[in-house]
Amino acid sequence: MTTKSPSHEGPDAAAIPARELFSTMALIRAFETSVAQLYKDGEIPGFVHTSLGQEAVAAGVCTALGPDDYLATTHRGHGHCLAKGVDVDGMMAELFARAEGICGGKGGSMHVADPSRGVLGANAIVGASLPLAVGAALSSKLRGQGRVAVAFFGEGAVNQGAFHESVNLAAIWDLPVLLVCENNIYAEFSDSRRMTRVPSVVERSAGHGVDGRAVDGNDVEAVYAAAREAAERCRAGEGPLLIEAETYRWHGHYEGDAQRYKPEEESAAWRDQDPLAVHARRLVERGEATREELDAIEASQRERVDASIARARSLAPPEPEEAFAHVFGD
Ligand SMILES: Cc1ncc(C[n+]2csc(CCOP(=O)(O)OP(=O)(O)O)c2C)c(N)n1
Ligand SMILES: [Mg+2]
Repeated sequence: MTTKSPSHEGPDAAAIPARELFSTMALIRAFETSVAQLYKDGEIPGFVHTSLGQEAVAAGVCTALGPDDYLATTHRGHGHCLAKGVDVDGMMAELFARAEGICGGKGGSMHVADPSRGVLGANAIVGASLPLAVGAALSSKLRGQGRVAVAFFGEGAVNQGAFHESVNLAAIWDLPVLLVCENNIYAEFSDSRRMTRVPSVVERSAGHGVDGRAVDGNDVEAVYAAAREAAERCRAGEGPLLIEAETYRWHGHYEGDAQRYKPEEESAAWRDQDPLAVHARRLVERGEATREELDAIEASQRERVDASIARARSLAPPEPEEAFAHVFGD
């Protein structure tokens, strides 16, 4: 195994890549919208949790990372993986449980991983992204690689022991880990503000001596700027750092959830803060894109996703004898 890789730097620190951010959000929106429908139609097996409404967090954070930076995510991780550059065809085929899926069709929606993109994996254990990212950050530090590790997690994970153990260990070892909490108000079917006396995740990380910042999670440029600065600080040895991105999930906990626990006015108010619409308005106002150009970007991302669906439909599932391959490290 090599101990050093040539480039472990973040993106060019110059201007905000505003159009790229829009395009990445449009890809996630198209992917998740299609996945929700495909699941309803019975074409995708298992369980599916979409990140509709939360696109700005995935796009903002991952665009601020370099290709070799690590990422660990959750049951709601499609957007994070896409924004980190995981192949759209491979992801869709994985969700369809096809042999050509990015994990051989055996992982599915909640277990997408792609080490070639630094994606250590999605997983369904609430809070489990944190120790994975902390371990990756420790490896990066010991090897002097300059790679940053990002853990995405929901605010529901902040009441897990894994959160506190991970943040504490990262703090005492000064690890280059960026902790990104997507605070979408709900953990499964409960309002998470009722689960703790200290609803601010920033305050809870401060209790471990870790600097945190709350950002508008529906403002992709705000997320990008915060993540870029945090990643730079991690690379400079000032990690760990935490970002609490305040956002909202438009759909249920999983696809099919009737969402009776969510007040309608609340959902409507957050939909008014649609991260794509917010960013589109800004691009047009600043004269950086016309509405027609943005429509064309959205249409081309939809076509890309449609092509991945047509391909996935045509592919075969894994052979039964594949069931035990890759299970015990072979
Ligand atoms: C250790 C563990 N406990 C409970 C669950 C059941 N569970 C799955 S998702 C979830 C809530 C997660 O909420 P949050 O962390 O806010 O993420 P979100 O779904 O809002 O993205 C729970 C309790 C689980 N998967 N793992
Ligand atoms: Mg949540």
